[in-house]
Amino acid sequence: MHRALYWLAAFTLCMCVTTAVPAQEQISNGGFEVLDTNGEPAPWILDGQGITTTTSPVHAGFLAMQFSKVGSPATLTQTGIAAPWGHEFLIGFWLWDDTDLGVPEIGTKTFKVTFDGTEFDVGSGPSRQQWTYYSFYAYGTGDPSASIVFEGQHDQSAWILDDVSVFKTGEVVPEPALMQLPVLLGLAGLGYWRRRRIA
Ligand SMILES: [Ca+2]
Repeated sequence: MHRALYWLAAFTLCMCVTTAVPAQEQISNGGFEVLDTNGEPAPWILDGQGITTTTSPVHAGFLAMQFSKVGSPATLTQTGIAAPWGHEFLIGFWLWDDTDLGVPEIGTKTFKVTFDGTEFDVGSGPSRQQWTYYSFYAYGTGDPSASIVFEGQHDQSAWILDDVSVFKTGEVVPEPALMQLPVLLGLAGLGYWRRRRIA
């Protein structure tokens, strides 16, 4: 009985330990440098007014994505990302607020990103005229074709977005059933110990 419990505990531990897998980029054209025959940065999908590529400012390369004065949010989407349940993703991007220095703030200014149901909001955003890096973690829901969606509105000036990345880190959250196993093993062990004491 002792030996059986030992092997069951060892097996459970092995199942819970994460396999080390190198981080992998899940999207393409994250720097908006490649344009299709329509002059758009495929496979990104642009929707709404005031969203376009721009040559200045850029964080890297020759192009970045601009969300400018519109009065309603525009969206930028890339889809078809496999997001297995419990797999960890690190989403990163560089953002610029193009509002001139020293002028009073007017109008609505919002910028957020959603990956496979996890939302990240930049709030009031970076300091003006300064590239700022944002990142957050999200966990796959099992969607074989998940999307990353940027949604931005800037009534006064423009947001500039560049160098987007969606890394699959290789970390995996254990399945709920596996997470319960150590508890069940503990209860089984306690029962065995109590029976031995009574015997
Ligand atoms: Ca770029």
